[in-house]
Amino acid sequence: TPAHIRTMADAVAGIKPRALPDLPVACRLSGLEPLIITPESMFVNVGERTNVTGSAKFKRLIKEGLYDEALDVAKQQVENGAQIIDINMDEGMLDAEAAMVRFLNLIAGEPDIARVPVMIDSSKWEVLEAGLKCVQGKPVVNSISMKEGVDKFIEQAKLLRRYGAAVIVMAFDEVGQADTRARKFEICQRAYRILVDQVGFPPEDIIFDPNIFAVATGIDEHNNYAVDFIDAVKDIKDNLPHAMISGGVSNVSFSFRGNEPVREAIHAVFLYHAIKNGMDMGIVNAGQLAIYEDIPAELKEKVEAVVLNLNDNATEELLAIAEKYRGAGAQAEDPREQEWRSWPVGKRLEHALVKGITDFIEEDTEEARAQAERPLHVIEGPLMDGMNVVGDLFGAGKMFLPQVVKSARVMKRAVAYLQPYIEAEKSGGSSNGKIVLATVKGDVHDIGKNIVGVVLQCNNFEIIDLGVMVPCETILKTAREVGADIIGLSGLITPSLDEMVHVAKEMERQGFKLPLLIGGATTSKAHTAVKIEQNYSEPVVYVSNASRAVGVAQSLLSEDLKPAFVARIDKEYEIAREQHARKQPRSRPITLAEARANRHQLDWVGYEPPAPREPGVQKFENVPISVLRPYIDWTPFFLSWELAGKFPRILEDEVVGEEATRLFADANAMLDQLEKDESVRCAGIIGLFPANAVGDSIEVYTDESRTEVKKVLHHLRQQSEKQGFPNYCLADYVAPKESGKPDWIGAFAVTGGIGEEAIAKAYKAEHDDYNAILIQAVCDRLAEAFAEYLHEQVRKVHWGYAPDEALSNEELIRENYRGIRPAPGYPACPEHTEKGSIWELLDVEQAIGMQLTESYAMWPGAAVSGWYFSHPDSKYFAVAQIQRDQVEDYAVRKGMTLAEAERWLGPNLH
Ligand code: THG
Repeated sequence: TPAHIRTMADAVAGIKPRALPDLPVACRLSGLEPLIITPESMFVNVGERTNVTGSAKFKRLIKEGLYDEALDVAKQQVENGAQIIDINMDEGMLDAEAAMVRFLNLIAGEPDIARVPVMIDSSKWEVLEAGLKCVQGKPVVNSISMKEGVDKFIEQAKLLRRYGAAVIVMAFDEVGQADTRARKFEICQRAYRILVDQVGFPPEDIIFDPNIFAVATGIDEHNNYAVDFIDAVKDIKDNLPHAMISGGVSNVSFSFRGNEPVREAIHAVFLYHAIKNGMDMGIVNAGQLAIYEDIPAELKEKVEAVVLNLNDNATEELLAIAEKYRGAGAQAEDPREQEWRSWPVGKRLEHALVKGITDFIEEDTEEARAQAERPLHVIEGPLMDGMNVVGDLFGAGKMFLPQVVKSARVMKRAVAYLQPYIEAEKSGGSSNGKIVLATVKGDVHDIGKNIVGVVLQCNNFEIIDLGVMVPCETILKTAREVGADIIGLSGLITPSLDEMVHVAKEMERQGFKLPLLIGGATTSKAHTAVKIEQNYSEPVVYVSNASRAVGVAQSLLSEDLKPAFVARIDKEYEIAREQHARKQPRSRPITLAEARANRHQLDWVGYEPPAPREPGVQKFENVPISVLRPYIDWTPFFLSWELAGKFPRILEDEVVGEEATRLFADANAMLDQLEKDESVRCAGIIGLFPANAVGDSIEVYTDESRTEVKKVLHHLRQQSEKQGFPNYCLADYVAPKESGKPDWIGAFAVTGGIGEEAIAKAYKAEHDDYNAILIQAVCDRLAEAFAEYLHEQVRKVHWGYAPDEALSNEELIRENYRGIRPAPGYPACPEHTEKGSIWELLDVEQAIGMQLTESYAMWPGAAVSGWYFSHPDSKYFAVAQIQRDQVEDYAVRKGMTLAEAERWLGPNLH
């Protein structure tokens, strides 16, 4: 109420606002995320498609009130790389002001769009102002000019300062639009002086648009328009410090409307020269920008002549060749019209395989079958030829995993189509070999194994995939029954290493003669060499990633290649074993007593542990995916597809960018779908409990009386000699019992994948491994995002010790917050059975249905669980080099035998 505001104003009257940080000059815009443009920044793409005059489709959607679909247009622009989106509702039949307000408000609820700043585009001041009143962050107003005189210009500029917006100033004055280099510069200079000197407008928030007009119109006076713009860019950049330059790029090619490839070439050439002169940003069709270097030489030469106005015949010459290039672009034309559809059927099958196109696979396979003598010949002929091309490209690093998996989908659909015919003939195909794959007992995760399976299938290996949590007996029995040529084992968590050793020993005992492949996140060459290989007389080979699997399998099954390959592996592993034996601990091991004496001493006297606002257990049974999406850390998603690089930079990576962008689009489409049909549920549970540390353990109490211990949590302490650092242990971050200070600890378990398994299965049944793997990878990300989101909610609300925290997703990913959420099985508490305490404290299984396997893997596999610590000094650290005396101590504390403790701590022991 006004009274409230007045009180606030009185309270701070006369107090100086905090000094602004001393930041370098830059145009600082923001949506939900900041966009900072400096002279060093790359060219900034402003998406043009959310413009009723610039897109027939967008106009129709807005006119028909289909705002959801109109939002998709905006989203696609952002996904395609628009860093700002231009929104324009200026259409005669529309209430532009209302449409602008409605659309901007809808965008505000879509984090995928609202992430980027908005450019409010209108020729009507009322529309701009209406937009300014509802847009969040710092937008750009497009545009103002001196066309109605200086007074109005100043008045509008002042208002823009109040609204806190950057502005596009068109090179337009009382006389008209600037068309020559001289006029463009003259007007911009005049406007600059007025804005900077009279209005006090920060020059870095001024974006000049010196007018991009169409060239090659047939009117000679237009021929120099692009040159005038490009030159004016330089004049402005040289003389008007910090001012920036933008323009509507697609305008320049209006005369080639309908011929997208030529238009794209014109844009690329135009931008190439304008950016060289300092153009900072442009309104473009994001996602449809051609690369200057990629334009065919002939086209480039003719376009260059037009853009740079190199000769009087330039337009005619471009027109003469333009038709030839029409349709060369990847336009959304009718797929049946595409050139490759006219190729011979074998070539078409190959093309479909290489490009991963399933649209025509059944009809093409049928055509090939009709021509072939036997249905099997289709597989052995054109389909295998196509897969060989895929294999070669993949091997040469010219194709990436997601694409290979899509190719496999095409292959599988074709084979499925042929299957009934082949069976009718009762003829079987020949494969390169049979491989039994399994994720070992106790372990649930299998993205990596699924990918390996698909890649091997692509290379004509027959895969018998036994899935997850497969007991040794089942693996060996199946291998015998099907006459396997190779067995492959996968595992994600450390206890699986032991299980693999067990399988190897059993294979030896039962006299198996097959090679054994070892893979998965927890495995390594060293472990395979040191722990597994000597237990089995046949080759045991560690496969580091899917790309290596084919080479290894082929070598092992080829009479010619095998001896040399096995000799090489033997030698490699011998060296790995020697290295392992010689490996010195990086620092001197110390005794547990020494380590404990060097604990992290915190000042508990001067510190008040925050009491949770909402103690006890709380369930979150159906958190909408739309809430979790903004919290997704995408970098590991790409890694699971063997595409390395940090998101979002990976989307622009020279080598994998294109593939990453496609994969990202597919993942987002899947998330859209999951959001709509709610087929996957995200459920979680948290609990905040009274707790105090006792030595290296933490006692969790039943209630605030702290008399009854509900559960003891066991932690390990770093046990190597430190220089100037403590020997860390998580228990140090909870107030020790003897301090007399009440403290608390939290526990959580979340899953992003109730229902995921069924969907993956359904995809597999349709021979669609690509989507089967994609949904797993997506749900994994959802689980991690859920953990991040819930931790934030705990800090801000449930525990509530950081109510005012406001961090971006990037800051969350960098863990720039107070408190940590270490998870059992990871370095800070490396021992998996501690998950059992979380399950008991929260009654996880009963409450939300998540389970633990005998190896303490979580089910569903897309899951995260762990502890919450609130102390500001708690950090994420690694427990390393645990010495024997600690294992003994730990075993006693946990009530395990020494052998059990050794087994669970296995990989952490030195
Ligand atoms: N300067 C400033 N703002 C601007 C422009 C400018 N805003 C609008 C415009 N010019 C920039 N935006 C577009 C958007 C689309 C097109 C051109 C410029 C375009 N559209 C296709 C066409 O007309 O052929 C439509 C295709 C379809 O119908 O889908 O070319 O210069 N400050």
